Amino acid sequence: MERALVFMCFFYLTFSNLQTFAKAEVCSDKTVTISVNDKSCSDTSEVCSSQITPETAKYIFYEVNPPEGFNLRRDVYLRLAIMVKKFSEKERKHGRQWKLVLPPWGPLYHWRSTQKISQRALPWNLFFDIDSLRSFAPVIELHELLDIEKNLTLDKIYMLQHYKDAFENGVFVEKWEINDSVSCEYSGNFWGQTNVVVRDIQCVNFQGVASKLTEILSLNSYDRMIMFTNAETALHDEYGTSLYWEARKSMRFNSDLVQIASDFIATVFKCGDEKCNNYLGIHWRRRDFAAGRRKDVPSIKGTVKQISEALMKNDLIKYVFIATDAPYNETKKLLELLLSHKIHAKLYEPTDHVILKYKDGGVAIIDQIICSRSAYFIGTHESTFTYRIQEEREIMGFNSDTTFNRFCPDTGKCENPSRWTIIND
Ligand SMILES: Nc1nc2c(ncn2[C@@H]2O[C@H](COP(=O)(O)OP(=O)(O)O)[C@@H](O)[C@H]2O)c(=O)[nH]1
Ligand SMILES: *[C@@H]1O[C@H](CO)[C@@H](O)[C@H](O)[C@H]1NC(C)=O
Ligand SMILES: *[C@@H]1O[C@H](CO)[C@@H](O)[C@H](O)[C@H]1NC(C)=O
Ligand SMILES: *[C@@H]1O[C@H](CO)[C@@H](O)[C@H](O)[C@H]1NC(C)=O
Ligand SMILES: [Mg+2]
Repeated sequence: MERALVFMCFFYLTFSNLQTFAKAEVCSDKTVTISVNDKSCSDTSEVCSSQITPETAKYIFYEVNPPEGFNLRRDVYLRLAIMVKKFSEKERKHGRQWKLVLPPWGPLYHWRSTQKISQRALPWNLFFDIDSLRSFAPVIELHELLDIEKNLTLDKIYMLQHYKDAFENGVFVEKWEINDSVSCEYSGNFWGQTNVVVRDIQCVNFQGVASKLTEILSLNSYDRMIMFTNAETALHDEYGTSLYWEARKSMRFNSDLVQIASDFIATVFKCGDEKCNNYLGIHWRRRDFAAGRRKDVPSIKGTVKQISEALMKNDLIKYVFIATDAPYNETKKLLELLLSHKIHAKLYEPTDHVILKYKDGGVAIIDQIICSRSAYFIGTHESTFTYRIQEEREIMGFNSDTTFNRFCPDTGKCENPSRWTIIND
């Protein structure tokens, strides 16, 4: 899906004939003017702010296409957080306060321990540092909102859907329209909450960046609670800009998960620094990637070859860490083959306590943190799990040469990964 998104940006830039094509990931920084209905508040924000009470705050809910994984969802969050930050700053001057409601996590398709443990409607604070998120944009967890509101009445659900043809007459233009031609049926379950009612549901054909959603938010000034489904339809306003990186930096992990990863790194790799210089970090994405992307990922043997080549090039590196979603028999085979080359690779294996408390999502984050601190990282082509590790390393200040590396297929083309390098202000 993120692949589709990058394509969209690509074509958008191509067709709109922008000069600066070097950064294909910068989609658009088109600003959107919001029509403000009531001018009861002047621009002196003090006066206006004092009119804001919990009862007048407005809330934006969102959902993502159900099969999407954790790491694309993190990206969708950033698109919306940036939109809400900018929108709420403008709206505050008119006495209106907007907050983004963080949709609880799970169950997710990739969370395979679901037979053993419940992974439904998990709060964001299990995985992330909420104060840090709030330092960037006004967000609230659903459970926090339910403590204030008890029952929720959503004024609107806007179900976003793509236009049939994104490139009408060969041009990608940002646009949206309410689509009344079909009766819209919401098929979700509000994260298992039973105390939610909805006044109205509408389908919206949408293409454009997330800030274009503010036009929809402004349709009816009395609406207090508005939800978007398929929020991944909205693209980045700010991909790769300093505001993007500011948002990305605020997406810190829960400090318990960071501590567990640090303890592992200290014990197993004898490294007490934030940036380690003695182990190779591997993200070996398998399952659907191994099955469906033969042209992009290596065989097990090919993986071993590439790991030993990387070790030969870096003589400071003594250890290998492997993060993977592979089934047990594949991991076992990989470790055996590595051993036959005298390479002792390590995996992070959670204790029962960790898996019960932090679940599959927490374990995946611990894997990501360990990879993000490695001396040299090799990831999987077009995996958003890999992308998030690369961003983390950019934030930590690793040399980009140690970060943007990928496994190549056994044969055939192997393009270098795009370098989405950090921009600080
Ligand atoms: N623990 C762990 N889980 C992984 C790893 N790679 C993939 N997964 C799981 O599989 C999911 C992959 O989905 P997603 O986050 O969308 O990343 P993508 O599909 O690789 O772009 C992750 O969210 C994890 O749940 C890994 O190296 N370690
Ligand atoms: C919430 O909704 C339930 C069921 O509709 C109702 O019984 C209850 O009184 C409501 N509570 C509040 C605080 O409005
Ligand atoms: C409205 O939505 C339906 C169903 O999603 C779609 O088939 C139809 O093409 C849409 N109408 C327009 C004008 O795009
Ligand atoms: C692992 O097990 C699956 C299913 O039993 C099988 O299809 C696959 O070939 C096995 N892979 C290896 C490397 O043994
Ligand atoms: Mg995915």
